[in-house]
Amino acid sequence: MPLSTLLRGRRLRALRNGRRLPRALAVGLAAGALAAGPASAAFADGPPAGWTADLGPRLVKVHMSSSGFSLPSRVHAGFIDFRTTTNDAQGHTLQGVQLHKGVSFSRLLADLRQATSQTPSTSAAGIRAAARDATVVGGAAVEPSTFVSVSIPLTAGTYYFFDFNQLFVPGGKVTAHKLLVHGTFDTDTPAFGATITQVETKNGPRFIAPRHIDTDSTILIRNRADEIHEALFSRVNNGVTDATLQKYFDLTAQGKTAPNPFAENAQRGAAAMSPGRIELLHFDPRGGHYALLCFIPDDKSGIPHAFLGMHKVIRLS
Ligand SMILES: [Cu+2]
Repeated sequence: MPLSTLLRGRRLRALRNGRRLPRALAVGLAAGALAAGPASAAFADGPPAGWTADLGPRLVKVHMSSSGFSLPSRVHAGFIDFRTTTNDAQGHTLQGVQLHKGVSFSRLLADLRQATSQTPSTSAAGIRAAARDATVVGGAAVEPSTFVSVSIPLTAGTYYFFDFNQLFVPGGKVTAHKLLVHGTFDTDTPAFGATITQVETKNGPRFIAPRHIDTDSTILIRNRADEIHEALFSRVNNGVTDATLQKYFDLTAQGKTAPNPFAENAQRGAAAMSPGRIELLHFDPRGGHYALLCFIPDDKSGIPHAFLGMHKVIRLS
């Protein structure tokens, strides 16, 4: 089935994108220095009232690799910044979930394995089961050309994070990292400069987004639709429009060959979220025209949403 070959391939193909490490590194270092947190020297007069050391940080740096990643065991409730990086060309996806009452992580994993099936009806059943068994809170899809930072609002509770891409690796082991979120949710929504909204329309799921986004600012992603969506960016060739993309997806779905509209195999951006959730994305890809894409299988047809029209060409600078 060519659909699933493409779906699978998106996670596995080698990166051809040019790198901009110096700037990305500089941005990362600057942000790291700002967010390094209160050094003990800053508390010469004792910690401020209400400061509780063991509640944990709100900035979490996650370096992802094929051998895994590490997370703190607990963080303070609020907008938690997950700043992801990787050296692996095939990319990784830090995905967060909160399991519903009585559901085990292995149960959810079985749902997700079903959702990545090559058979659309199985895939639809899998994504419906996942939506029933967990709240998908977002995360970051990252590859080597840029850091990808996501800010996720997390109230007190137990969450699990894992590398979603491991589901596409034959024999890949998915390790669940348990994250305990403690305390009162008392941070404001971070500032943002652009908004991407995931919506359901009579023609199917769509993105509402501006034609141009300046990636110096943070992007708010909100799921106002009735099923799970993601927001990934992949660079397209000059002149590619949404009509070009739709034609490509239509021909591919029919098993026909079509000129590849993509200028790279890499994808990066905001990982999957349940309806009603938000997350904030900050990253620094090279400037140019990108397709904003969602490959989550439709919960009725099992066809990845991009094929159903959930794509939007956007210029990033
Ligand atoms: Cu979607």
